[in-house]
Amino acid sequence: MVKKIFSGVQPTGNLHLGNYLGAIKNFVELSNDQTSECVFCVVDLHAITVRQDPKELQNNIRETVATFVASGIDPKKSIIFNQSRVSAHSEAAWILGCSAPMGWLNRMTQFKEKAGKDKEKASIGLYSYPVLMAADILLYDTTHVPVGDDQKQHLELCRDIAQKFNNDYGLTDFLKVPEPLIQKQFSRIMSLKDGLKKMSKSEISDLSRINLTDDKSQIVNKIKKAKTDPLPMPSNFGELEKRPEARNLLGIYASVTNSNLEDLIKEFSGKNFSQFKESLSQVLVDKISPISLEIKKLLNDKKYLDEILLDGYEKANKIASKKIENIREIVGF
Ligand code: AQP
Repeated sequence: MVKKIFSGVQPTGNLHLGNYLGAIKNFVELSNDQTSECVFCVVDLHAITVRQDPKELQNNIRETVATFVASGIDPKKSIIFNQSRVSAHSEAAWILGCSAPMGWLNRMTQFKEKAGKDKEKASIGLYSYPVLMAADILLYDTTHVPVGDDQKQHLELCRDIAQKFNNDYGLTDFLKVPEPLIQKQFSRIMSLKDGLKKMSKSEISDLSRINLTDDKSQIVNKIKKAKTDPLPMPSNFGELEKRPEARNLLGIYASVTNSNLEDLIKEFSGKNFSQFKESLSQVLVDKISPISLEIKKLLNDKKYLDEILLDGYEKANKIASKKIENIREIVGF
């Protein structure tokens, strides 16, 4: 069976190691799998749920495309496009929003985290963000969605919305219920400054994350300054539970090198963090520097990036237009 893959990344700048290990690395593997058809979306409609500078947004859209390509996604094999160009996304979001109960949305933890204490001032877009995400996925009859662990709840909601719409209109399998593809280990990369907080683009301190555009000296410096605890490196798996920073750094190492965590613990057991950090910096530089250099190169060729987006738009629009036409008929328009 052909797997239909859909996933999105917000063009909100500072794409980081968490985005790479939690999502993009998986995109690349799937895009090279002959049995998968992949659609990767730069979700600019999602980005404006919090205020964006219009000029910066344009640059960030291109930078996200450059990051996909630099990481190894071939735009000839996968569809890469930006969401706002395909109007079916907004239309489907509205229609699905008329099926989705508010009670379901009220449970979304990302809204609670992002809206903070002053929920009254958060935009309606931020609140209904997961409905738009459901529309994105369901328009393409997606079977699998590769995402980081932080998006798990939104994906469960997407599945519920698909079933609710099918039930509301007496359909059995019109909207396909997708499966999440979340890495079993290290699906949530944490901040370098706090092992209990997710590594994130919007965190003010740049030292909290490794950006995919960081150069060698920035990577080495950030790992040197990464928070640790005063003990030597852990000697067994059980210790990690109470040592979130050690767990995160070891997890990053294991994920970047595709190695086994138990073996890594054995290798570094009892050593100083400084020794481990030296090795970690090296594996990160080896992995991230070529991507960073390629992103910078691609950003000098805006024409090429715009061509990718135009070609992706044409292909995506063809698929999404057909589905939204069916949806329009079903609801009686
Ligand atoms: N820390 C993370 N660990 C693992 N996966 C992560 N992802 C994001 N952060 C981590 C995954 O990256 C994909 C794209 O994310 P996004 O750009 O759509 O937005 P996000 O999840 O809101 O990312 P950020 O960095 O946390 O942005 P802000 O600061 O704006 O909230 C998704 O698959 C996500 O799971």
